[in-house]
Amino acid sequence: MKVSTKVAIVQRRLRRERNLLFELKELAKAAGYDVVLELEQVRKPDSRYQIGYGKAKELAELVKEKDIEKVIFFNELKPVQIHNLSKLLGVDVIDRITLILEIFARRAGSKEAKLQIELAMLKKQLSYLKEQLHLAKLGELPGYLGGGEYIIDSYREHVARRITKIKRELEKIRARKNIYWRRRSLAEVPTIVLTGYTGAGKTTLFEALTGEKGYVDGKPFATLSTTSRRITIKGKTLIVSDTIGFIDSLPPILVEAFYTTLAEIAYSDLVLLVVDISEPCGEIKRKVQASLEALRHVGVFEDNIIAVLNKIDLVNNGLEEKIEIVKEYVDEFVLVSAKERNGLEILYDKIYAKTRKYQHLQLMINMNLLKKIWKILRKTKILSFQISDSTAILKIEIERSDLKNLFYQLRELDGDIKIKPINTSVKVRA
Ligand SMILES: Nc1nc2c(ncn2[C@@H]2O[C@H](COP(=O)(O)OP(=O)(O)OP(=O)(O)O)[C@@H](O)[C@H]2O)c(=O)[nH]1
Ligand SMILES: [Mg+2]
Repeated sequence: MKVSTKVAIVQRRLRRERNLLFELKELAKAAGYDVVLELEQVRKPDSRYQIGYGKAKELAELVKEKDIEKVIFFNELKPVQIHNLSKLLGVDVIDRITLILEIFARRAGSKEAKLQIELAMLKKQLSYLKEQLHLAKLGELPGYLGGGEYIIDSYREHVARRITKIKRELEKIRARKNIYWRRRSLAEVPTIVLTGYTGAGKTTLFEALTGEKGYVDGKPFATLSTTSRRITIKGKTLIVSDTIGFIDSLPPILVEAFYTTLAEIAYSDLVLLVVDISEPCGEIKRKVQASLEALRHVGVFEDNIIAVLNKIDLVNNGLEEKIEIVKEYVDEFVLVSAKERNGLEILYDKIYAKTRKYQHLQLMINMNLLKKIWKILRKTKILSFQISDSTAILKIEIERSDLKNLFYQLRELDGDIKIKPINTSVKVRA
């Protein structure tokens, strides 16, 4: 039997910040670690050790005493802090970002996901190497005497080259995907996307909606890449997608890794925000806030969101208060149990009503094509018209069934025209 690595988890926080060690513990477990020590310190960050020096020495003692093999910090660590901490503690030290990347790396299936994760890891390493180089130059890095700088620098160059190469490969994959999404989101079939905090029950709901088996294991980030299926609700065909979960204060390096998922969400017609309503009020609020922040970041309009309050089978009391919390952020909600397949009929009704017959588009057109455009848009409702430099920016509303024809005509113009679907706050007109 493989014995898992014993780790300590540490969070330094200000008084007004929350203790999130319990979430870090779940992440550590998901990465296969055995958490044997939890340490918290309330103070300002220390530039050398993140926690105070005294606390760091205390930690060093505990690491020895408990045979701890790795220490995981909640706080993002600077290279110099990693360097100092590993020296003092005598074991590997990583932060939450690296931990999440480790989880992703264990589970990444697609080539794109693998590249995204490698890119994020290399970027982190690059900043670490820069710092090491700096220390080596100052002669503060034992073990690198004479030629140390050279060794580090040549490795740094290798990492930088690899980063460039991966970026290029990712661009290719994304360009291909972008075309695919554009085509799909502009097609007549409306798209729905399941979003929400990790563990909210997105995949379980996806299973309930599609009858398709997904990967559910109750650990954070069970789902890493998007899966889409066609479904029929009351005779209307829709495409529903399951996506990667959100997490609190997602570091920028990971936001980049999430890019594809987020783009997919931005292009969808309806966003279902799945919320685990069985959790305590404070947790519900924190997770709804974190999820909405991510959704806002990609430009999803609030009116396009339905909150799906899931795991209702586990709620015995306090339901009203919990609903009130969610309603502060999202107007529309449905109560369901994805696991027991309860409340789905009402969800179907809402989905049916909310998936629009109309699509809003933004057209960016070179001025010299304007005359021809008016002709094509004769029967189209124009929502706004703006001019910037030599480009006209038009927002239009069009029936989905007319989309194909419009694209055909625009293509015939053979000019510089950019088309982007936009999510809108327009309610359904049946
Ligand atoms: N009791 C109960 N448990 C549920 C329900 N829906 C999901 N779960 C459980 O919650 C856990 C997480 O469910 P998932 O469907 O994997 O959640 P997810 O949102 O896809 O999670 P990530 O893929 O990690 O983002 C699993 O253990 C599910 O069995 C529900 O309605 N009731
Ligand atoms: Mg999932």
